[in-house]
Amino acid sequence: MSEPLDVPPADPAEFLDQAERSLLELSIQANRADWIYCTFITPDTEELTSLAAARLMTAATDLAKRSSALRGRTRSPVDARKLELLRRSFTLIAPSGAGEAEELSRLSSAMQALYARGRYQPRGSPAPLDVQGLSRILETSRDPASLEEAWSGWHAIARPMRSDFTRYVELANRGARELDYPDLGALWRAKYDMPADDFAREAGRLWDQVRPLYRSLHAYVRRRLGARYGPELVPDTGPIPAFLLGNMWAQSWAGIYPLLAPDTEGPSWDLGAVLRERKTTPQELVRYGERFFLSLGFEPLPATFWERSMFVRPPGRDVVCHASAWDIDYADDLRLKMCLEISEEDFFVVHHELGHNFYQRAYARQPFLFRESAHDGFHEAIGDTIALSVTPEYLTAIGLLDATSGPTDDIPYLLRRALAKLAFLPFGLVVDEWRWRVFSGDVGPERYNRTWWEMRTERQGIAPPPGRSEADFDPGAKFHVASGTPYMRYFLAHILEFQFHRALVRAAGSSGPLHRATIHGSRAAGERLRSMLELGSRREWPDALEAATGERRMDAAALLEYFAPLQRWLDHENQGAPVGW
Ligand code: X8Z
Ligand code: ZN
Repeated sequence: MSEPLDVPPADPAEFLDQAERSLLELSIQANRADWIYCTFITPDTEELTSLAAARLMTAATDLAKRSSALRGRTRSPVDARKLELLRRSFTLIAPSGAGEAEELSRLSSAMQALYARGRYQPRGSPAPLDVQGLSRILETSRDPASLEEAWSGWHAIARPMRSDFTRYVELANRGARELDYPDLGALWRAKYDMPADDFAREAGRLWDQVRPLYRSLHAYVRRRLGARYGPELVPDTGPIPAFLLGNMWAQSWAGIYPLLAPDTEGPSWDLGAVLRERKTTPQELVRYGERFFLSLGFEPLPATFWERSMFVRPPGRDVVCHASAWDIDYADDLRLKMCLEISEEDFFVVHHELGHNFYQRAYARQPFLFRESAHDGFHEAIGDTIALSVTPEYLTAIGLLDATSGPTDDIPYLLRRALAKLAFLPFGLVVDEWRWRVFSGDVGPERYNRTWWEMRTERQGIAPPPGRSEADFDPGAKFHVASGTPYMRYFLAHILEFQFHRALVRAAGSSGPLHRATIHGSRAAGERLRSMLELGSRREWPDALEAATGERRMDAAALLEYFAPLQRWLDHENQGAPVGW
């Protein structure tokens, strides 16, 4: 291991050189411990990963504190950027009190373990179900009582997380303040190459762009669900019960597409059914994703990716099933971890995750501190950008659909997309809007759950089942709250991916409507994409955005253009009906 910097070098370049070497080494150790923990949760692996994470966090915090003093002392723009990143790129800052960093780290692992081990046995079910099993009920059942039971059963797993979370907020804020941030939320908002307050406004601006379209979709869905479940359960003008939307967090409504399909729908397609019929294996599903990237001129994934990844839930042990893409050694040891099922949803999740892996690979030649995305929304947007190119025409071209079974009409296709992408936006926004208020002290533990639902009702137009109270801790039933992962990145990604898609399909020479265009097989689009990915976080994100799109601002105009035919259709469908809640 490299020596800790007892006497910090006064020369910024030398300091950074040592810092990068030490962070690389500690990060690799932390990644390896965390990989073993996430694929085999036991008290031992939990202890080992939290120790490794605490060591990394403590070293990173120490370097961040020292970097502040050196910021005025370099004339190199590259080193100035590194010093800046060193101060803001970590998600947690170690508080300096005795044992506090270790305690914070243990709380994080413990909350994650509570989530991963969470089970509920619905009445009539032969065995307890995890979040995937309960989610399947939410997607497929049409019985309100079973839906509510699956929803409440899962949310109950987060109750014991409340006290850990409260202490985590306290310690995390203590760390952030030692680095002169007002609280942890301010650090999270400081990662976007602009003042933290400006960033909060920027997110609000993007939401304002898409809000009218979201409200149109909401009104349409509410009316269809009202017709199905009756006005008692789904009021004409109020919020929609959260457990009726086909997803545990009502973050994607694609699961209940069959309830919402336009009456005029022609032949429908079910990619999941096709894949299952063909007995597609998990490996083969991942290969579909890889081949898309290869068609853009990317190099194949290394052999170790196929040997070391975890594609399916292993029998007989607890694992963290939530999908993630890993960059173990910041060189070529890339891995995917998921509990994949052969379904359309997971077909898209695979593309999402591979987007991370190809990004990691593309910036691997940068110095360590630049081996990151331009901002975290970029990382989340790449795979989803590719997935927007998974059009019926593309699926037909690779032989997964035949020309006669694909959707011929735009509206059913766009509606499906909207139920996944548009429905997500207010959820993507509200998770961290809530955490920002928690970290700032504006929302204390005595109001955690109530405020969570007030904010979700306002943003998403959804309501919890009756009877929630402060004995519940519903935010903890979402993976990213339990695991301490910032969430605003997904909101940004859901805007950016359309911006990227538009630029790349134009680079590919396509001039047709955005929702029909695919970049599959386009070297020109691949070049354009790589020019952005290879930068890592070396430049401020507007430079990276410009490399791919020629634009320097995040903008929802491409999303609105993509959904324009749907917007017209929804306006027509909603004529005379109430919109809003
Ligand atoms: O967590 C994820 C990915 C891993 S980075 C599967 N996503 C968010 C979620 O599941 O809540 C992708 C979309 C939003
Ligand atoms: Zn992701």
